[in-house]
Order: sequence, then C-alpha cells, then structure tokens
Amino acid sequence: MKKNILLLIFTFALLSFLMGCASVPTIPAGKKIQAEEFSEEEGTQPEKGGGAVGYIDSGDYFMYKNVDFGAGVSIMRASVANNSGSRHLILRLDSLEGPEIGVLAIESTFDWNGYEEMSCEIKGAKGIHDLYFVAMDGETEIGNIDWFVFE
Ligand SMILES: [Ca+2]
Repeated sequence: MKKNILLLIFTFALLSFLMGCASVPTIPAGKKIQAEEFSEEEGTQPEKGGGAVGYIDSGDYFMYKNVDFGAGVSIMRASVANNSGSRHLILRLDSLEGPEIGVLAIESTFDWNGYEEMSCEIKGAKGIHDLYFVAMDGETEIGNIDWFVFE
C-alpha cells in the first residue's frame, strides 16, 4: 500500500515536471521575431498600427521570454524607423542589468514610417535566455522597431 502511494506521488511529480517544461515555449532566435509580440514592456507604445514598438525613451524596455539562441549567434538584423538621429538600443540577457550582448546603433531613416534594416554584432548569446531591449540612458525617441532576427 505504502509503495503504491509513493508510486502515485512519484508519477504526479513527474507529470507536473513534464507539464511545467511543456508550458514554457521558446522563441527561436533565428526566425523573424515581431517586436510587438514582446512578453513584457515598460514605457513603450505601439507604432505602425500595432505592428511595431515605438516611443522608446531612456528608462524604457521591452522583453522576450525564453529566446533560444541555440549554439550561438553573431549578428542581429532589425527593421527600424527613426526620425530623430543617432540613437542606441542595448540588448541584455535575463534582466535589465544582465550581460550586454550587443548595441544596435540606429541611424535616422528621416521618416517615422520609413523602416530600414539595421544590424549589429552580437557576443555571448547562446542557449535559452530572456532577451531585453533597453533604451540607452539619456536618449529619447530611439526608434520604431518592427521585427528582428539573429544569425
Ligand atoms: Ca512587427
């Protein structure tokens, strides 16, 4: 009898563990990620009719849970619109103060609706992490981000 109860507890624990694993979906870094499909954000507002993240200023961030960088990536490409001049978006892993893996330098496209592809070098990203895009301290109107992808 005691054995059966232990077996039942073990089975329940195993099932809970497996369901826990299954309920944490990952986002493949190598496929285009729509910026507006963030897991969390602070201070931003939709742009492009809800198809992009905009109004990014100092102190703001947006985050994607469980991005899978696989064996590692070296470049991020992003579609960005900016009409305010040279700005910067910092990429960090797992928290707002986590390791910095790259800085996207954003140049003006001279039109808040004029999206262009920009890219930056990425270092130290492999495996599964929460990905934070953090506005550079002291900068305002950083840009509208439509999508991004890693390679
Ligand atoms: Ca988008």
